[in-house]
Amino acid sequence: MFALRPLAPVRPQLARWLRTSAGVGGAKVAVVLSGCGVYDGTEIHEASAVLVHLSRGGAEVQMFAPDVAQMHVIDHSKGQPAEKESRNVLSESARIARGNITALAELSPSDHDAVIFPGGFGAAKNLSTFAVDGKDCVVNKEVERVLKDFHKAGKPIGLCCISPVLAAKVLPGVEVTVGHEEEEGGKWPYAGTAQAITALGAKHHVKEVTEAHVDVKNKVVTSPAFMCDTQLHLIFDGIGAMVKDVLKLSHK
Ligand SMILES: *[C@@H]1O[C@H](CO)[C@@H](O)[C@H](O)[C@H]1NC(C)=O
Ligand SMILES: CC(=O)N[C@H]1CO[C@H](CO)[C@@H](O)[C@@H]1O
Repeated sequence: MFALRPLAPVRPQLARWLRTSAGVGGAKVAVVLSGCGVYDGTEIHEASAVLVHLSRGGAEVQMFAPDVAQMHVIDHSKGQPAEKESRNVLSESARIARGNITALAELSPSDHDAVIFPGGFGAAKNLSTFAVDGKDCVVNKEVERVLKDFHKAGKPIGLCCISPVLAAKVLPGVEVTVGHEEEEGGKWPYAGTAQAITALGAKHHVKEVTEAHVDVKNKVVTSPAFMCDTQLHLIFDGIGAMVKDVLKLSHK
């Protein structure tokens, strides 16, 4: 017969590791979406890559989106606006969040250690007017507030693809990457964005698709993602580098 022995107390270090690996006690990260689908909302593969890498990094995630109408609805099978259709950014983003989404107005840096904005045209159409106005764009008021508040609180901000224009507009002098500055035969179809970044008063850094740029002073981490026309796994890896650096800067 075995006598039942009380469990030995778990050493603090091990206890911390157990909590982190279970996603409890890791960094609390807010992910801000802009709809569902590359041409009028969040780029779905980028959002998914962000979530996979956050999960692996032991983070606890909450998803947010502004409760506003989309600029328009694109029929993705035709690449054309679907006339007379209108959709709400929060409801569409809820598809990616498996239903669990919160209005962006409720996002406060006091509840989170970091914030991440995946890309997709939604960031340039619904979170800002960059797709229409370029360097003269305006940024959604809630998005502007969130970026400024996390920045002021010294909490890291991660962005990829076209989303770095949001930081470039709102945080003066910030360093970001949107990849390369020349189209290079179609490999970087949106290379002109780098010029707009500079025109917005930010500093552009050339990076490869598998890399992230870290602005240490501003705690802003960016990766090119779908700004590059390349294989999906390379985009996935670049987003992984971005997420890893965001988690590192959050010190959790
Ligand atoms: C929804 O997300 C919140 C915040 O991350 C979490 O606390 C809650 O358990 C989630 N609810 C469901 C039904 O998954
Ligand atoms: C319908 C519409 O255009 N909705 C909004 C999408 O986001 C931009 C940027 O904030 C707003 O200007 C639009 O009103």
